[in-house]
Amino acid sequence: MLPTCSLLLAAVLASLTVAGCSRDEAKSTDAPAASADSGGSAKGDFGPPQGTPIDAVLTAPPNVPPPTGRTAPAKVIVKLDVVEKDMPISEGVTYTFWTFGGTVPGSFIRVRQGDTVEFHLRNLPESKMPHNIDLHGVTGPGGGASATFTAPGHSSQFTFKALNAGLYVYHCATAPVGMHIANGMYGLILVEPPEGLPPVDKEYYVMQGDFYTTTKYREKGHAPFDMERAIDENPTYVLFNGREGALTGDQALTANVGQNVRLFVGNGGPNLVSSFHVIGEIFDKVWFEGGTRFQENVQTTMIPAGGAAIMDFHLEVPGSYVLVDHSIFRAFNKGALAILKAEGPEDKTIYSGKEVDYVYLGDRGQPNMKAVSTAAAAASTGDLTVEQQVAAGKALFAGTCSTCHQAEGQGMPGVFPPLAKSDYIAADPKRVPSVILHGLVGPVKVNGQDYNSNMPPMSQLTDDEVANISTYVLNSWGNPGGRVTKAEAAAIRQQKPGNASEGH
Ligand code: HEC
Ligand SMILES: [Cu+2]
Repeated sequence: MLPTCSLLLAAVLASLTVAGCSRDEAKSTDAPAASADSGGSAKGDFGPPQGTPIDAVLTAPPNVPPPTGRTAPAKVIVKLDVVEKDMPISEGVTYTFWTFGGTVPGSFIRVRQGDTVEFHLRNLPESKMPHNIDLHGVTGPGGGASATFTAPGHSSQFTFKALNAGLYVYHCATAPVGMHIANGMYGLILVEPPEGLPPVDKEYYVMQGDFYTTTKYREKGHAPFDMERAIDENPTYVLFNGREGALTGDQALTANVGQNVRLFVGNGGPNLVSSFHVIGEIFDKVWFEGGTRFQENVQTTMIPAGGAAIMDFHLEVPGSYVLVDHSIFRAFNKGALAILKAEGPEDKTIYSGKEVDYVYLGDRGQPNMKAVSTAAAAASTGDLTVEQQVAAGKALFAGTCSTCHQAEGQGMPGVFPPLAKSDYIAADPKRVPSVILHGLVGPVKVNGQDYNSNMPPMSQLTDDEVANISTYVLNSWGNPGGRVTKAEAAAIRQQKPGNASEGH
């Protein structure tokens, strides 16, 4: 709601008849004057570094180093290691990442405008590739890239003065550049303005990236890089902090009601622009594009590939706030989803309650998908037990099937038939994988109740996911027991029963 005065002001601004409004109120609706600029790089040199050189505090995501707290320029020494290593990209899926500091994104660097940064890049002897670094906060050709080209087992050094304040992406710029970035070689460097940023209670470091594999989304095992998909800009995964689930469940970001939270969010790309949004929150401030000005009261902020933004918000009510790329298939089908868990007292005057994250998140918000990878590992060694299948199937059922059939398979009268003690399942247990893979359309009778609806096929599930969910359903809620194997699921995938659903 705008105060009457502002409405009036808006209506009559052109004629400048602002009688009746106080000066202050009139002023608050003005955009910042164009002359109030910070002076940029030409005003960013505060002279030679003072005091003894400082070793930079580097942090792994989602942590952020403390404010520099300095009032004079210093010499800051940054030592960053390039590490090539296999890490999980999703539950039961590994990927060969190339990293700055052993993590994706790389270590967070924090300096102050006017600081002289002595930068050491060391490429571990175990590396297979040469690498370098281009820091967007550097003034000078290549941003440090040619100065830091470093073969495996070597180290290089260069020095720059941080002339512009802002939040900057750094990345590897060794050919093929896209491949080095796609493999996780990016991070953030914050150059604080001389007066620092306004203090907040919590600061976190989150960075989006898109990943390209020859395998399918969540296909278990090792996922090799796919250059063709990368060129086509068709990612398998879109992730926050380099791993599906890096910031969900036990690893969720945390804060308390009443606190101010700040996110430093970067986008490494290599290809996609992020429509960054937090479900259930409004950014009180966004330093858009990582620059000096902030916008207020923002729902979604655009973060270009190779760009960043800083956002602050105050937490009023507890619950799970979901960080997403609002290009929403990326969030629910490619992994671009993280959680900020806020604890504290409810305030029903602000929000009445009834948690929606269950419906919203499905299995993406589940704390633990470990059973899924345990089952995958056991399956590959050939000694998968029914118990392991049931455990894995249970984790997958939540969110995949429970959205309609409900958490305990009880269904919803007249709408979704029950899976619990279902006589339809008991009549032929192999119907379960068939219905999952091909859907079901038309009249069915379950436990004496008629249903005439449409279950869409869920053929995006892999054979072992279908096998495990089916085995879980068969061994739960008074159903007859038994087991569906991966091979059976694969065979059933090839058949198409007459009453299969077309998925609409
Ligand atoms: C979008 C909602 C929806 C989802 C998600 C869904 N189903 Fe269904 N399911 C239905 C509907 C509706 C029917 C009844 C179709 C009809 O009337 O022909 C049905 C029928 C069934 C049946 C046969 C009837 C019965 O109750 O025994 C089985 C078995 C089944 N679903 C299993 C699953 C499993 C397992 C999953 C998860 C992989 C799943 N469904 C996901 C909506 C859904
Ligand atoms: Cu590289």
